[in-house]
Parts: sequence; structure tokens; C-alpha cells
Amino acid sequence: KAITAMAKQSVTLDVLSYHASASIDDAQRLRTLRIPSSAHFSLHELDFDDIEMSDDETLTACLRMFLDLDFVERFHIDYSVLCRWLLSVKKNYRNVTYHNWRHAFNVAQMMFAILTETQWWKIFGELECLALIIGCLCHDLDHRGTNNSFQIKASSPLAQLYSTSTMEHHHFDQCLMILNSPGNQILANLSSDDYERVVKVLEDAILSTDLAVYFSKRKPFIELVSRERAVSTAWGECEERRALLRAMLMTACDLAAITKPWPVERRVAALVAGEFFRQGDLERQNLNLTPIDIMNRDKEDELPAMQVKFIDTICLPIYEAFAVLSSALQPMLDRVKSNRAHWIDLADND
Ligand code: 5BB
Ligand code: ZN
Repeated sequence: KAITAMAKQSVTLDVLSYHASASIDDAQRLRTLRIPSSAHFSLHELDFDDIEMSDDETLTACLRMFLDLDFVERFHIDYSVLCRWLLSVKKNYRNVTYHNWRHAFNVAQMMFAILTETQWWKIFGELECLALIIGCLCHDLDHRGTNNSFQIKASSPLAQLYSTSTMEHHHFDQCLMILNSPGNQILANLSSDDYERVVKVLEDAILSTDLAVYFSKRKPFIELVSRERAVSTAWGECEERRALLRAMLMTACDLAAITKPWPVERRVAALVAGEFFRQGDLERQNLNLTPIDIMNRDKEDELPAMQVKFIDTICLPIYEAFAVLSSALQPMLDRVKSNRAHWIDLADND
């Protein structure tokens, strides 16, 4: 699988050429928009739904999160630069069914709601909170609607560049590229120490959204939670615990559609299925492979049963741990359980 340095460079150029910055004009227009309160957008709600929002509203809601978390003041972020950076981030999501800008926006809102409702923002401090929110907004940048195993099977340029956490490394690359683009440098006024720390936390956060990374950290996390039972102020001084909590928070926010009211969950699950089926179609057409059941349109009837398995093996353990750490997060666990009952119902009656 090893490739020469020169081949790697040309792969890198191929992969990086997709990047495009938003225009100054678009940024100036966003800059003049009024920013409604977090209450207006229900940004603190765990059952938040973006369906009724316009694209402009998703952008002003992001600006509201940056303002309320005091990032703009604390890190001397130039407001015009912030507007352009947000537009560039949005622009570098593709029009795929699920892994698009709306997904990234929802993940960031969930992080905002959890950090504020649990008061854990005090444990992490402003620098790590900034990295987490940027991480959520950027964690699926340039997603093509196909997963890591597809990149490997297709020997895509991305798989040649990164053999593990393929897409997640690419999302982080895209994130850094935008942060370094002229006119988009929201971290320009940080000290070099603070800048390096934010980028390191950001890298860990984005790489943590690989499910394989989640599986490797889940056991130590659950053991920590059963020992501690709550996030005490002592966690603020323990980088190891904070790092584990940050990684698990990324997954909890990434998968949070499963914690939403049933009509939202059912709608989002259909989007996930649509993207999986499209990958299955590509595997058949381009790679001459038979897709696995979850990506096979012919197995659409088995979707409710797959969701039950997804809930039991991946979702319940993490939201159970979070409900132990903070009673403010118990509603997320309750929703996962009631959605599970809905999926069981559909699985039985079809
Ligand atoms: C998930 C892991 N994957 C490598 C193989 C399939 N499984 S699964 O059996 O748990 C599964 C999950 C099967 C079907 C699914 O959806 C059918 C519509 C899902 C599923 N995944 N359902 C969801 O509602 C959601 Br949300 C997801 C997450 C999709 C993004 C996957 C990236 C996870 C990063 C932590
Ligand atoms: Zn995601």
C-alpha cells in the first residue's frame, strides 16, 4: 500500500484542490444580519430541530453560539473574518443526503446545548470549548456520502493518503485549510501557544468521530463514569479525563439524531438510509460488489431492525453513561429508549 513521496504529493494536490473560500461579498452580507437570541433559536434545547430554519438562520445561529460563549471577545475574533469562515465551512459541505451542512450545524448545536446545560463549559475552559464547537462544525467537511471502507475498496486518493480514519483525517485537513485561508483566519489573534493547543484539541475532536475510535475509548470511559458518577471540578485539572470526555462528547453529539423526538429521528434515519443506499448503488455499479445489508436497497424492510441494533450496540451505552454524569442529559437517554420502542414497533408490524 506504500506510495512514493512524489505520488503522495500529487494525491495530496488532487485531494486539496476541492477547497474554495467564500466570497467577501457574501461575508459582508452576513455581517449586516441581525443576530437573534439563543432563546429565539432554542439553541439550549436538547430536542432542537433545524427543519424550519433557512440557511441564513443556521449561519446567524452559529454566530449567536460564538457570541454567547464569549469566543469573539475572548479570542479577539474579527467579526467579518468569522462570517467569511462560517460561509467557507458551509460551502465545503457537499449536497449529499445526510453528511451535509445541516448535519454539521445540528452537531454543533447539540455541543452548545450540552456544554451550557451541564455547565461543563467551566470544566473545559474557553480554549477547549472553542475547539469543540469548531470541531463540530468542521467534523464532516467535504464528506462524499461514502464511508471509510468505501474509500479503501475504491482505492480512492483519500485512502492512499490515510489508511485508517481515512475520511476523518480528510475532514481535519479541510478544517485546517479553511482556518489558514486568507480572510478566514479566525484564530489569527491567538498566541502561538493557544493556537497550537486549539489545533491539537480540534484534531483529537475530529478524529474521535471515527466510530472505530469511539469503540476503542468507550470501555475506559464507561469505567471512569462508574467510578466517578459525576463530573466534579477535579476533572478541570485532569487532562486525561477531559480528553476522554471531549472524545465521547463528539460521538454523543454526532449521533444525537437518535435522541431527538420521534418525528425528527424518523426523518433523519431516512436521510441516513438514503446515503447508505446510494453508496450501495455505487459499490454495485463501479466496484462490482454486493453491498452489505445496510447499504442494500433490496433490504429496506430491515431498516427498523437495523436501527434497534444500532441503538443497542452503539447508542445506549454512551447516552447511559452521559445520563449518569449529568441529570441534565437524562432526557437524551429517555428519547433513545422511546425511539427504540418505536423502531421495535415498526420491525414487528411489517
Ligand atoms: C454502524 C457502523 N457501521 C460501520 C456499520 C453499520 N452499523 S449499524 O448496524 O449500527 C447501523 C447504523 C445500521 C443502519 C443504520 O442506519 C440505517 C438507516 C445505522 C445508523 N447510523 N442509523 C442512524 O440513525 C445513524 Br444517525 C447512524 C450514523 C450514521 C453515520 C455513521 C458515522 C458514525 C460516526 C460515529
Ligand atoms: Zn458526523
